[in-house]
Order: sequence, then C-alpha cells, then structure tokens
Amino acid sequence: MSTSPSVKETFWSPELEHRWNALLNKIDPSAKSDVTDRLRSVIEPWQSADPPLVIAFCGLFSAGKSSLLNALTDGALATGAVPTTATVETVSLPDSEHPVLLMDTPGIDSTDSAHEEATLASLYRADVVALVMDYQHVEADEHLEWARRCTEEGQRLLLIVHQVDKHFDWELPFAEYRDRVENSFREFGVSYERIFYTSVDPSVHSELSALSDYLHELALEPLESRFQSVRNRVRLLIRELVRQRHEEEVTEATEQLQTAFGVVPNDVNEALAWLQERQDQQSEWAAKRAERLRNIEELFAQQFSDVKRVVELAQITPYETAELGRRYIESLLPGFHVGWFGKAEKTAQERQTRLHEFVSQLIEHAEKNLFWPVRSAVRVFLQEHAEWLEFADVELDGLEMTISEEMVAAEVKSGALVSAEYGYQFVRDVVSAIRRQMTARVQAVFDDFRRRAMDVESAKAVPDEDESVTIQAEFKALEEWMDVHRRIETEVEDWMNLWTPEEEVVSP
Ligand SMILES: Nc1nc2c(ncn2[C@@H]2O[C@H](COP(=O)(O)OP(=O)(O)OP(=O)(O)O)[C@@H](O)[C@H]2O)c(=O)[nH]1
Ligand SMILES: [Mg+2]
Repeated sequence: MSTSPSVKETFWSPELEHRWNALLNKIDPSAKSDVTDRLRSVIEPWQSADPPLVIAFCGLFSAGKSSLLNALTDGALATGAVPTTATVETVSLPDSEHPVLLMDTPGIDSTDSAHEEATLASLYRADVVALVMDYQHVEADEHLEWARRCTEEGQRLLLIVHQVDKHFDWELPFAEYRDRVENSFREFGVSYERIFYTSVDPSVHSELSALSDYLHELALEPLESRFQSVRNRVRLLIRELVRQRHEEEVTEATEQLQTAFGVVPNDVNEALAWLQERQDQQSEWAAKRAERLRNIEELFAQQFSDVKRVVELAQITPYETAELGRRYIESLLPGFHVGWFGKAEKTAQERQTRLHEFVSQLIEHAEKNLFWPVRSAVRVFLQEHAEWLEFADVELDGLEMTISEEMVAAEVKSGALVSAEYGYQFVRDVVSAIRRQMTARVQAVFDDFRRRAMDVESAKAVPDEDESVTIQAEFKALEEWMDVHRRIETEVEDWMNLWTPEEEVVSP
C-alpha cells in the first residue's frame, strides 16, 4: 500500500468510525471500568487528518526524562527540567514533517500511586515507548522487567541509556559497556527497536542528535504500519475488559492451578510449554517402562530357549528302552502270534506286556532325565524372580508330565505296520511326542509367569503413585486454566473483528 498524503487523510474512514462505534457500543457503559476512557485515548489521535506519532518517555525517578525531553525540544517543557514530574506533559518535536508528540511522564517507581497511574494510562496513548535509564542503573530489575513486559505486550520499545557523560573510559571501554548492556536485555528476552546512549551534558558518547533524527524518521512511517500498534493496544484493553467479565472463572482456574502447580504461567504459551514438559516427562517414563517390559520379554525368551534345550537334549530312550519299543511294534505286526490254544488271547496279552514294559522304562527315564531337570530349571528361574510372584511359594502345579500306555499306543501308525523297521521310527515318534508335551507345559507356565511379571512392571508405570496423581491434577488444572484463557482470547478476537478484521486494515 502506498503512503500518499491522500491515503493518510482518509485513513480514519467513516467505515472505520462506524465499526469503532460498534465496538464501543458492545462495551456495557454502566460497567465500572476506566477501560473505555483508555480506549478513547488510543483512538483520539487517529481521528484527526494527520495522526500525530506519540512517544512516551518513561523511566525510573530522576533518570533524566524531563531533561532529555527539554534537550530534544529546545526547552519546550513548561515545568522545566528540575522539579519532579507529577503529571503527564506533552510537547511537540520541533521541525518534524508530521506531528510527533513527546510525553514526559512521572517516574514509574514514584511513591505517589496517582503518578504511577498517570504513567500507565499514558502508555495506551503511545505508539512507541522510550525507556529512559540512568547510566548507572541500567541493569536494574525494574528496567529489565519493564522492558520485557513491553516486549510481551507487543509494545514498540526504544531503550535510552541516559547520562552517559558519567562514563569514564579509563574505568571501562565504552564499547564493552555497550555490549554488556545490550546482552543483558537480550538475555532477559527483551526485544527493542533501537538503543541510544544520550546525555544533556557534553559527552563524546552521546547520541542525542542521532536520537532526534530517529524520532523525525519515525514520523515518516506509513500509517498502515503504525496502525498495527493501535490495534495491539486496543487488543490489550479489550482483553482487560473481557478478563474483567470472566473474573470469577479466571480466579477459580488460577487458584486451582496455584494449588495443583504452585505457580501460574504468564500466558497460554508458557502454560503450553509447561504442559509439554510434563508430557515429555511422562513419555520418558513410558519409554522406560516399555524398555523394562521389553527386557522382561527378552529374559523370558532366553530362559525358555534354555529350558527347551534341556528338553531336547534329555536322553529318555537308551538302547534297551528303544529295544522294548521296537519289540512292542514287532508284536503288532501282521503274522505275530503266541501259543496254540487261545492264540488270540495270548497274543493280545503279549502285546499288552510289551507295551507295559516299554512304557514303564520310558517313564523312569523321562522322569529322571527330562522331567526333574526341567522342573528344577524352571523352579530356579521363578525363584530368582520371586518379586513378580504374589506368593513366595512357586506354583508349579501346571508343570506335570503324563506318559501313559494309551498315549504311547496312540502313536502307532497302523498303516506303517508292514515291517519291523518301523519300530525305529515309532520310538522316535514317541520321544518327540513326550518332548512336545513337556515343551508345551513349560510354555504354559512361562506364559502365566510372564503375564504376572508384566502386570507387576506395568503397575510401576510411574515412579510412584503419588507423583502420578499429582501430575494428573496438574494436567487438569493447567488444561482448565488454558481453556479459560483460550476462551477469553477467542472472545477478544471476536470483539476486535467487530472493529477491524485484521486482513482488511493491516497490509503486510
Ligand atoms: N550528569 C547528568 N545529569 C543529568 C542528565 N540529565 C539529567 N540529569 C540530572 O538528573 C536529575 C534528574 O533529572 P530530571 O530530568 O528531573 O529527571 P526525571 O527523570 O524527569 O525525574 P522525575 O520526573 O522525578 O522522574 C537532575 O538533577 C538533572 O540535572 C545528564 O545527561 N547528565
Ligand atoms: Mg521529570
């Protein structure tokens, strides 16, 4: 957008005036609040054809504000420089192409609260705040905090380090002094447009004329960009109003947060950062828990494969036992029979005997070489990790071995009963069946035990129960607090849009 004089003349359009009145009407005039007056003071300069640029000179008591203003305006202040300033006084910057008003304000640390009120109220009229600081007290907390508040509120800020004639180069090179000052403000999170070093008394370090030039330059800024500061100040005031309207909610949410968290954030962004911190902490815990659970999985997998190896290597059919197995198969082959009278009965009896002999030896070896070693390995493992068990006594009931004649007989594949050779395969099949049974039962015990271990470890999700409860409360309080403030912000924007929808007035 261009900055031709015609644009300037019509900046405060009838449309803008109309919308402004719509905004003012929205404010309940009966509400006890000086916000309306302040709103009017923001807009007043803009209702003239050539809105003056207003710069408020603020600072601590006796920083030299009045003296500086007098120097910039060739002694225009009515009160002169010497007495303590008690009211806001406005003077014009001489020889400026567009009007520039400089406001002299009472010191912000004034003991008189009326003085301080006057200064705070004047800030809403100012397009730019110039913070005047005595050379010797630049890094005072008040300065840093004030400057940061301006930054937070989006107020345009000039820093003025005044009375630099008090600087002696033999004490400290001036460049070093400057670096130190500028770093302090940056580190404190202050953003300012410019910094000037000035004095009314003669000094080689004084940038008084540069400051004067800069103020003249500011007057040439396009109105569109200056208007952003107006919107910003109106927004601050509207926010104050909307907050007043939601005072109860804000107080309640703040108290809750105070109780739960101990501190209250300055704004939603800070609250979000805290929330993020808490969430990071929780995900860190979650990650640690996941790792612990993964370690348990690995531990069980390792143990299981160890036990499985014991199962696989167990010798349960030494030669003579295998022989008994083969003899049993032999007795099942077609053409096998015993005796002459009652042949069938005797044959059946012989088969039963052979099965019985095979199975009893099988049981004997399997118990000694398979069952007991496996049971003992499992028991040792469970006892080593008794912290995961509810009872000190390890439950191993599920870990049994059942080898019966029926089960062994069931392994016979009748289709294969054509030659005695099948006996070898049959014995291997029986051994496999026993190993499978043992493995499955170990697996069942392990599964059960792992489930319990996981339950115990999962319950340890948060370092301790109390902390978990605290965090839940903190989350809730923070979220409610943010919710209230977000609703306020939404309302503030609704009000602002009554007046100037952002995209219509402010061009990038
Ligand atoms: N050495 C030196 N003294 C200065 C300078 N500027 C102001 N002073 C002195 O500092 C004292 C305070 O100056 P003022 O201009 O009254 O300061 P102020 O900030 O307006 O003070 P309040 O209105 O009371 O807040 C006076 O004695 C001034 O003479 C300067 O550049 N150098
Ligand atoms: Mg003064």
